[in-house]
Amino acid sequence: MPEPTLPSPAALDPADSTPLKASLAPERGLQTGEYLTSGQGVRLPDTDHSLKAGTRGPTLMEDFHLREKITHFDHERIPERVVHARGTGAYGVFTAYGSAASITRAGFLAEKNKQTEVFVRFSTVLGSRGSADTVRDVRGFATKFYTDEGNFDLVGNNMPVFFIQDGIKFPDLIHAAKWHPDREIPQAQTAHDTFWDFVSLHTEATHHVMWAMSDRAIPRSYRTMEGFGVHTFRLVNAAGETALVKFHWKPVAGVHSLAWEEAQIAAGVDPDFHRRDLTDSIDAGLFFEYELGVQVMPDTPDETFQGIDLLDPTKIVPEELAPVQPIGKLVLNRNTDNFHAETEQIAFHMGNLVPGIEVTNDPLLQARLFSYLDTQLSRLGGPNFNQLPINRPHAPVNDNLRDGMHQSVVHRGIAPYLPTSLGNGAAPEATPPDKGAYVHLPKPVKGEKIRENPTSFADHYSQAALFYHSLSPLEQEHMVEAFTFELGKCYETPIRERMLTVLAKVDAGLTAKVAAGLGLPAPQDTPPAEVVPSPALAQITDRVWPITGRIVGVIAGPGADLDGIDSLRKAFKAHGVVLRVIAPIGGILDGKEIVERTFQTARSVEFDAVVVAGGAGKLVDLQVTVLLQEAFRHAKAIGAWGDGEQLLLAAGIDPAAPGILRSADAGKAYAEQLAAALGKHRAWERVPLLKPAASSQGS
Ligand code: HDE
Repeated sequence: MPEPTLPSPAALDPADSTPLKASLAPERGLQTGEYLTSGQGVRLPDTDHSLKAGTRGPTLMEDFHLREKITHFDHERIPERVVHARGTGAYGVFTAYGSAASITRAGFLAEKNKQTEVFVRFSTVLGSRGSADTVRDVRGFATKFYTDEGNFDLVGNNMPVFFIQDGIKFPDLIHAAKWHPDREIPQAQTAHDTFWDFVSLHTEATHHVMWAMSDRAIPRSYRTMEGFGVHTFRLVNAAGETALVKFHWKPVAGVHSLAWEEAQIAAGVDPDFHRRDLTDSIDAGLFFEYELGVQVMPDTPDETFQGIDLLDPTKIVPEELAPVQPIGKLVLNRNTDNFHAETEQIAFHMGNLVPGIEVTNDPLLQARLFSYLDTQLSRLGGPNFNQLPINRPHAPVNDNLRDGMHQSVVHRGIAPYLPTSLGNGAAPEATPPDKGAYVHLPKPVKGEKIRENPTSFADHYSQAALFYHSLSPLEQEHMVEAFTFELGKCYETPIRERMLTVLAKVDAGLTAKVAAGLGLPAPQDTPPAEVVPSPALAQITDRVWPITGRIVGVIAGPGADLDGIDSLRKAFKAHGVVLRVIAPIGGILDGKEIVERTFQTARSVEFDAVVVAGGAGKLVDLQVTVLLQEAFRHAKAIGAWGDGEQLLLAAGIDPAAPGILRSADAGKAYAEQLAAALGKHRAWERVPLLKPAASSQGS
């Protein structure tokens, strides 16, 4: 008889530093065997009929296959995240520029050209797992760096400040912002009474509320969104010198948003708008790119910079005062194989730090150090979630942590404790500092036990005003509309009135416009007297951005200029732009299989520009008219070549209006004109023409 063999513990050992790709290798999960089996490996003859006493008889308890199949199914879901439940993720590579060596000894940041695998999970905060992507909300931007020195998690948002200054308020904030508990409505939005009740009473939220009502809350894509570490961190270099820093992710594609109306349409026609954009783009090789940057402030005893308390997470440091210095680049380039195993089971934690990166005493950050480990116990069912492939460090693990639910490692030996004399020389020892141990900076700690904020946290309005005054006039208009929409959805007039009294402390003009929209009197107060704007905060500027991943819809039909479409497609490909043909019916057009959207399935929000092909001028259709009118109203580039212009006229669009690009043919020069228009994101110069609906433009 052959010797029985045990499965190799190394294959499941968290100490195994095999890269994730390998740990999730096909042979692990593909199940390519010839025969269907039970979970115990027993071959099954039939999985379509339960075992019954006769064809019409009762089902038998004895049917172990039925019971196993249904029991497993009953437990397929795990609890969704209590916040940030809706998300999507991808793998990528982070390459350090080496420029951070002077401020941190963390190898993955300090070593020039050092490459580190990462996983990023983007999310909304308020909605349930199945909610729509494009709702008005903060976006999570959480990054796990699988560094050689252990995992480092940068768990940030796409807005640089937060609603609260102390973590103890987080349950209050979330209870107010999520649905009303009696009816569980509304889903995934802040346009309801309890949210505005809370933030109008808890005025430290004011600055963040301004961000949430800005275009930042409806990004065009995760590709066009900034990320912020929010809190101030302390970096330590090889000489033990320290600096206080704020982390920033700067998208290579620039910051761009949806129009509010687009966001609302997308929530219905494509609730997976951002998720699809991320995964389709990666499949097409059109990767998402960001630079990691740091604002570096001296580590002074008062931990303030130019009068700004760096421990207050409701404050930014304007980039004009401390420039964001690039220290590395992130490219998201690989999709997941299994959403549950990877995106759903990833567990971030603010305490996942590596030598050279330390936390500060920001009271919001301090509370997070507790929460992220704790939440996984109920979400992932016990303390061994770090053994899940997505959470395993790439650095070797020798942790002496043992047993617990879902333990998947067959640990060996008898001495998982220190000190020991029974480890046979193989027991891990405490690491000396010069061998890469994480030694906390010996910062003195003193103070009386007290439940109070420092007085430097007391100003709730000056940076809210700074943000408002830094926006372009169009962005300010959008904010007025957002406040008017959201407060208009509240049932309780006293809440609206109270929120207006808060806005009156920020800006009189903003208050007057929102009050007018709500049909309420505008209260008077004293907004901050002198506000120095930070131009870096505006997103509608004259800059032209890369257009990788942008989508152009081309309306065509029988007899359309297919050669022209082909030449446009080739020219766009060089820019990383995707062309999609929209035709009356799907599939084949004049012998070519090029149709990807029909008049029935296409909606304007899917396209960054819409072009009518030559030869399609007679395809007048109500759905095409709606599509073109929406594109016009959302200030998108619109084009037509040859007789395509007829369709614009039929839709009531003036072909001479700004941002309408006409041409005799679809040659290279025309393609470049369209590409240049896409680089501006929208035809902003058209907005003044758009009468009442002008207000719903995005940025
Ligand atoms: Fe979170 N947060 N948070 N948070 N947070 C979670 O952790 C929490 C805060 C952020 O894609 C939870 O694993 C507390 C600020 C992101 O998996 C939970 C406080 C910022 C994600 C939790 C904060 C964030 C989370 C839910 C106040 C921006 C998604 C599931 C002290 C800097 C991570 C989980 C992912 C997730 C608690 C405040 C960002 C419950 C108690 C500030 C991006 O632990």
